[in-house]
Amino acid sequence: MNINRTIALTIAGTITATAASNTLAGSPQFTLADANSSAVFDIDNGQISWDVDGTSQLFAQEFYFRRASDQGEVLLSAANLTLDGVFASDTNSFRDNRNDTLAQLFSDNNGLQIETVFSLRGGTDNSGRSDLAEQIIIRNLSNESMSLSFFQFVNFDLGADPGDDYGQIINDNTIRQNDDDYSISETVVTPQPTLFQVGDAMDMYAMLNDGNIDDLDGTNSYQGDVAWAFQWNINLQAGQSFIISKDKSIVPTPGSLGLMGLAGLLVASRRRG
Ligand SMILES: [Ca+2]
Ligand SMILES: [Ca+2]
Ligand SMILES: [Ca+2]
Ligand SMILES: [Ca+2]
Repeated sequence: MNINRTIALTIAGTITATAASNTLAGSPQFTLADANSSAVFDIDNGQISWDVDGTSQLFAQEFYFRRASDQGEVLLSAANLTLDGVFASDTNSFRDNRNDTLAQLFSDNNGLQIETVFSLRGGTDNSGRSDLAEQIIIRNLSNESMSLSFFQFVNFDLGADPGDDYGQIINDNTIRQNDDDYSISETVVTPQPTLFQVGDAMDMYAMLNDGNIDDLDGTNSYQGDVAWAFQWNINLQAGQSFIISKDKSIVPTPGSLGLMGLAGLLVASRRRG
């Protein structure tokens, strides 16, 4: 049975991981797996991998926040906030009894609480398909109103090669990044971000880590080592919460090599001239 796969938690910031598969060298990491997919999350560095049929697709996904008192964006991590708990669980035991869902709870000393939940659903073997559903709950547990900017930064390197990717905003709540083999789209189910930006991964990472206040600039497409970010500007009354719900879906690009046999090869060679 699956009981000892469930990873247990933290008491007063002390992490006790009971699953043998966890890597405890360096900062604790948690692995989710389902069907053809796996993803690794690091409590200090966010999501650090998403593999589909053994092919790496993601370089990093990180969340940042900026409170009224902060002079720049702050990485959501156990290093910058108190990690109140981490819980990995299996939600589809009949189909695949590995852990597929990860919940993490962070807080500061002034009533800000941020909970993240990731749920991985892989596709059938060699389908090139995978889905990651994400929910972020931001709570104001203080007695005063709170203003906050919350950022999601995502750096996919589709097919493990960053240089041939193209990213664009499709509409106010959907972005797509693709290369010749894969396409990732992310839909923000609710609520629509205040601001967005698509751009060079290193430049955007630097912007979020330079210790200065930055807002996303609205650039809506980029070719190369693509990354993208969303920004939500939030005002929370005492006791209020804000829930961000979104979904990332990876599919093979139509006509991609290695996924469609001879018909795919012919289409691909025609496309490439
Ligand atoms: Ca499972
Ligand atoms: Ca690529
Ligand atoms: Ca900055
Ligand atoms: Ca990239």
